[in-house]
Amino acid sequence: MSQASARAHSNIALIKYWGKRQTRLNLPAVGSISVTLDDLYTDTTVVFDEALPADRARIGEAEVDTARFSEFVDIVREAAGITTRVDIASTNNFPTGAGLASSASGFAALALATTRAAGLDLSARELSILARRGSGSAARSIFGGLVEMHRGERTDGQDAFAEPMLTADAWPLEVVVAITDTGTKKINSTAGMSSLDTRSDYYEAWVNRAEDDLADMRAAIAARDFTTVGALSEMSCLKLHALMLSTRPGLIYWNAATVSAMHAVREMRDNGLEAYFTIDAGPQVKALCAPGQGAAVAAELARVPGVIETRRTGLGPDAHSQ
Ligand code: 2P0
Repeated sequence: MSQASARAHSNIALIKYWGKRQTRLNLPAVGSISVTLDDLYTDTTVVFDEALPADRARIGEAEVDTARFSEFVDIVREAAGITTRVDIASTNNFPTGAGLASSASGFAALALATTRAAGLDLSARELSILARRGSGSAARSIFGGLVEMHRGERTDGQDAFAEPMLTADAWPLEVVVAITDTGTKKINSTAGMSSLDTRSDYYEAWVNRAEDDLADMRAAIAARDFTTVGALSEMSCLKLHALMLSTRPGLIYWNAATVSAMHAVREMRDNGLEAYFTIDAGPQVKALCAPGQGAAVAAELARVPGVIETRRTGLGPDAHSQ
């Protein structure tokens, strides 16, 4: 029997990932840039146990279907030359599957815990490549601070990994998460972005423009230009949702409170409190705030009708074993 535990933090993309260039190895069509969140994380313990007849997985108290996890652990088993079944116990300290990137922190923690338990010692880059197989955004959650995910060009996926851009200490931005619904989303991201048949007419434009958006964001981050980072983040978020809305059938991830919170963030800016919204494949609104501004932004967002809860966080560390 061998066991290991790991913690990985959730992340949100400022320049968004949507679309795959290859599904077998889960290769993204575009690169992305994200911030890792200190206060939202997954803790995962895995035990390879010869006595187990089949893989088992729990998220919190609930037994979950092992298919997606077994397929992922098979990659690790093959690399380690073992066939032992695994028991996976995972907890998120935030709602699962609701657009708070639980698959990002979940597969990053699973990549680290399973490789350690299987006796493999992977570099951070190798872990990022492995985590990507579980979920594209998970490749980013291997690293803390500000992170860039490379689309890569190769067909074997060895150049599709994330890399750290700045540590959390180097630019201590804050994020306020406004939770508007704690239910599980109806269409997960993989399904939403995978089908070629249902793709948006705007998809080609999205892919063609991605490198320019990434270059603009890199420059803004290098200059610590918060206003430009924020403006680019809102732009990428709205472009992503335009793409989702124009998929057939259209994916509407927002609820009324989502839209109210977006307007509230823009009103804050009009009133001198500089924050910018971003939203993933779910109804929660995340506000990117300059260092020291999180408390004031959280107080404003808590007043928005339909906002159930706000969570304030700084940028988090690398995924780590425990
Ligand atoms: C992102 N999202 O960049 C984008 C923005 C959601 C909206 O990456 O199919 O669960 O597992 O690679 O990582 C969510 O997609 O997708 C995501 P898969 P994933 O954060």
